[in-house]
Amino acid sequence: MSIEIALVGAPTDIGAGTRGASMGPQALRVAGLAAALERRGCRVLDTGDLAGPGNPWQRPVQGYRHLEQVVAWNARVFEAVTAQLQAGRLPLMMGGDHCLGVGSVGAVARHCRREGRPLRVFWLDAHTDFNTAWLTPSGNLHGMPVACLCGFGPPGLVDLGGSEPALQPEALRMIGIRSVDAGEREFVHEQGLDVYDMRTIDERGMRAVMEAALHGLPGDAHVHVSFDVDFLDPDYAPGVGTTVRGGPTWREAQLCMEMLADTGRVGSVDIVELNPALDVRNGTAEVAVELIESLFGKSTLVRRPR
Ligand code: NNH
Ligand code: MN
Ligand code: MN
Ligand code: MN
Repeated sequence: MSIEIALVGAPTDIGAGTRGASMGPQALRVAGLAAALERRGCRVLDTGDLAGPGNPWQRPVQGYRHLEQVVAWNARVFEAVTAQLQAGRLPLMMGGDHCLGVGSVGAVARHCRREGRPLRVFWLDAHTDFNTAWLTPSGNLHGMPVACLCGFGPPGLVDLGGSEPALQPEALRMIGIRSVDAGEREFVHEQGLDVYDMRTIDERGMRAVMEAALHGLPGDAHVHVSFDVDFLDPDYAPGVGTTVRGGPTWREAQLCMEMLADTGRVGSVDIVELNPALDVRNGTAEVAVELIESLFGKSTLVRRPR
C-alpha cells in the first residue's frame, strides 16, 4: 500500500526576525506540493492550517522573543504531528519558521521512543540553530530549536514531549552549515554535534558527505528531514528571511534529497523558513517542491546505471 502523507500547515513567523514565513504553507500549496507528492505515488491528506497566536512583534525578554507564543505554536504542532504519526501517516509540517522544529521533531522523537525505533534527524540548514538565551545575538527562537530538542532551553519547549530531552546530539546530522554565531560555535563543539559545513561539502563533495552522514543508519531507523529552505544558495532560493551566500546549488541539494530517498526510511519532514514576502514569483517555493519530489523518490532514470 502506498504511503499517506499528511500536510500540516503552521502559518507563523513567531520565532523569526523577519515577517513573512507565516505565508509559507499557502505558497507551498500554490507551488503544487500535493500534486508533486501524488506524482510520486503517495496519497496526500492536506489537514489544513493550525491556528495559533498572532505575532505581537516585541523585543526579546530575558533572551527570548515571543516565548509564550512560540510555546503555544509548538504545542499545537506537537499535537498535530503526534496525531498523524499515530494514524500511520507521514507528517509533512509546512512552516512557518524553524522554531516549529521543536514541536515537530519532538513529536517524532517521542513516537520513535514509544515504538522502540532509532531516530536520525537530518538538519538541512545554513545555521546550526543551537543558540540558547545566553548565547543568542537576536533572541529569535528560530535560532534555538536544536538546543531545545537536546534539552537546553526554556520550560515549555524542552519538556514539550516529556521530562527527558527529545534528542541526544548523536541522533543529529547537520548539512549545509555556513553561519554559526560565536558562542553557539563553542556550544556546538562542546556537545559534539555532527556538522557537515559548506567547507566540508566543497572539499569532499555532497556524495561523500551524505555517505558519511548516513553511515551506520540502522535498518529499522526513522529518518526525519528538517529542511530549512535557507539551506539552499540564495541564487536558487531568495525567498527566505536569512539568506547566507555560498550554499548548496540546486543540483547539490537534489543529490542530498535523492540519497535520503534511497534509504527508504524517510518518516517525517519539515519545510520551514520559506518567506513568500521575499520571494520572486514563488520560485523558491517551486524549488522546495522540486526537492521534496526527489526526497520522495523522483529520479531521472528508472534504474541507476552501474
Ligand atoms: N543564528 C541566528 C540567530 O540565532 C540566525 C538564525 N536564523 C535562522 N536559523 N534562520 O535557521 O539569530
Ligand atoms: Mn509509526
Ligand atoms: Mn533553521
Ligand atoms: Mn537557517
